[in-house]
Amino acid sequence: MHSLQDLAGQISSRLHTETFGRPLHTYDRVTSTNDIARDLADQGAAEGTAVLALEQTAGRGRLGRRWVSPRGGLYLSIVLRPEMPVDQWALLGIAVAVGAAEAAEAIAGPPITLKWPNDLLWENKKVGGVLIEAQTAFAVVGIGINAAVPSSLLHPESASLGVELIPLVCNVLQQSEQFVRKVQHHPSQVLTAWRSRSATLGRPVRIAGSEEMTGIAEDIDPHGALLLRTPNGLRRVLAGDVSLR
Ligand code: BT5
Repeated sequence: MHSLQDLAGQISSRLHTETFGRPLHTYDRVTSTNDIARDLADQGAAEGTAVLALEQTAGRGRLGRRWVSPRGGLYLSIVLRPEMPVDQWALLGIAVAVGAAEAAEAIAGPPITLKWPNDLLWENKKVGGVLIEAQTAFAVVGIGINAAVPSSLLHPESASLGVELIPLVCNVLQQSEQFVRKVQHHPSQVLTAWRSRSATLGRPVRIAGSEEMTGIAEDIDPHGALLLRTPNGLRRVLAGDVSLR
């Protein structure tokens, strides 16, 4: 178990990023690291400011869902101040998911795949997720990864990687920074990296959302939307939940 000071010191000494994790605010227990990062951003925190907690009491996923956040998991949020139109911000979530997957795979070993939009899967079980929450002037991207969470605390369809927190945090910050940088000038590289890890593309899927749809997941578009081949033609899905069939 790390003391917080020790944790922050060890991460800072190993970090090779330009802005991500600089500064890094560490906490023992918070409601949600996204809440703390949003408050910091409201007070003017710069791009890359990050918040890490050992535990969350009200960790959240998309659409008001809960993110199970006991000790042993990675709970990290980063302030982004994107210089591009807001309709392109969803691609930032995709970029961070790709970065998190690269980072987790480099440390854990086994292949990590991605389920649209932002789920990290290991052997078809969910090991992590990314939540992007946009405000007018900034966005907060939250990353949750089951680094070393006892399986008894997780849903049966979730898994934990069994890896150490500090190298994972450093790698996630580094890889996320790399992919977020590409969003503005080389978005096709982000899409290519996402496609090559995709557990969704080419498969029959069902989308649950405001309208339920089934079809073949054909591609993602430059804004991060899923393109679904349905009996009625190609549909563009901006939000929703994908079940692989
Ligand atoms: C996500 O939402 O996958 C995004 C999760 C983002 C969590 C991070 S932690 C740091 C930051 N602070 C926060 O408060 N949030 C972010 P979604 O696609 O809606 O998935 C939520 C669903 O995943 C739940 O309904 C459960 O089925 C499942 N789930 C919940 N906790 C899990 C866990 N620890 N591991 C794997 N699956 C989980």
